[in-house]
Amino acid sequence: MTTHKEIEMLTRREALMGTVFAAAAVAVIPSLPAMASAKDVAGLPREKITLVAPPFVHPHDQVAKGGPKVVEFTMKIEEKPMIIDADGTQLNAMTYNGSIPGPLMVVHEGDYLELTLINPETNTLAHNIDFHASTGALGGGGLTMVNPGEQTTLRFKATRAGTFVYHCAPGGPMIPWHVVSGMSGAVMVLPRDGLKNDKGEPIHYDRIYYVGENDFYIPRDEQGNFKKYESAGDGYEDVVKVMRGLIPTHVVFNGAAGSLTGDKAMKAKVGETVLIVHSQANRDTRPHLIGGHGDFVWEQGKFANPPAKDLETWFIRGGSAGAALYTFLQPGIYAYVNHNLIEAVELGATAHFTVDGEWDDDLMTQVDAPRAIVGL
Ligand SMILES: [Cu+2]
Repeated sequence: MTTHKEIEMLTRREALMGTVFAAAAVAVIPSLPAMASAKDVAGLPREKITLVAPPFVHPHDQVAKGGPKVVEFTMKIEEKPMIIDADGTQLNAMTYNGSIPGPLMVVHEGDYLELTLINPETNTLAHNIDFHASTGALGGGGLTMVNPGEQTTLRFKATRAGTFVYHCAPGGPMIPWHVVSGMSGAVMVLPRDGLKNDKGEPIHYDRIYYVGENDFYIPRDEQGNFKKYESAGDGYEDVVKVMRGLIPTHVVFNGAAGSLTGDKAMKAKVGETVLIVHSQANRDTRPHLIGGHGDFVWEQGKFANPPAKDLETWFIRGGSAGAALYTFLQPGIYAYVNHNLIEAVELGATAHFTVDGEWDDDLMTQVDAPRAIVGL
């Protein structure tokens, strides 16, 4: 049996005494060759970005202006209760920057992404960040472990273009627990000359949305009602039991069922091209835009590969982020779902796009409205 206090002590001890992860980091970086390249980086221009909460994305150029630069981001880790459905079910969330998912960070291939990660004293656990976009030291996880009251800065070179997950990975059983408590997000590394279609021709987007999908495992009491805990640590043992069953109680977009529907629907206009970045740090999913398509889809999210065309549903494997580009052709409310429809409708994985514009009768028309059967 592990109590909250023991978990806290365990994670603090792991971080302070440098067990698994510090050892791994040392193994990964036997010397400090990075010091040589740090000199080159010192001469590069710097840009400071203020991150915004998903589904929105900070302003960025689609085609890079000038040469490589150092792009600076700051994220504060927040442990806090969050409501994840209309019934008021509480998740003892762990978040990057207060949102689930954490914000999307956009840079260009060849840029350096420099993140300052802050773990305020008000938190109880040690956290770090593993960037799938980076190379070495457990994706930076081995160099970024911060206890409450600490901060750290990591810089990595974005050498591969694409959409990539980042997530907390503080070692052992802490890893899946932190991830299913909300600690994931995504990075988009754009090619310097922007996105290209299957023929290698440049394409651009008018709007971008970032949809992070999460699976949550909320314990139930004897009556079958979702339980509430004072803190993440208090719920730890019960949550792990549910996690081990591999059946989520919630599968949601943007941290809660209904967080991107109705008034909070994502918006677009007929004729606009929208890029949808979709991540899932822990579990497979299959986005589908009901009534629309993926004109160009990077299922695996890596822009060096030509996009697939005209997809109806695309597959995002757990631990990755993909990107889909679509030009809306009809107005209306579109549901954007995980096309496991049980997960979409019963567990929460549904978002909406509200699209304004003129209806195209050529693409679709109601020839005869539903009425009583005529004749036989
Ligand atoms: Cu964490």
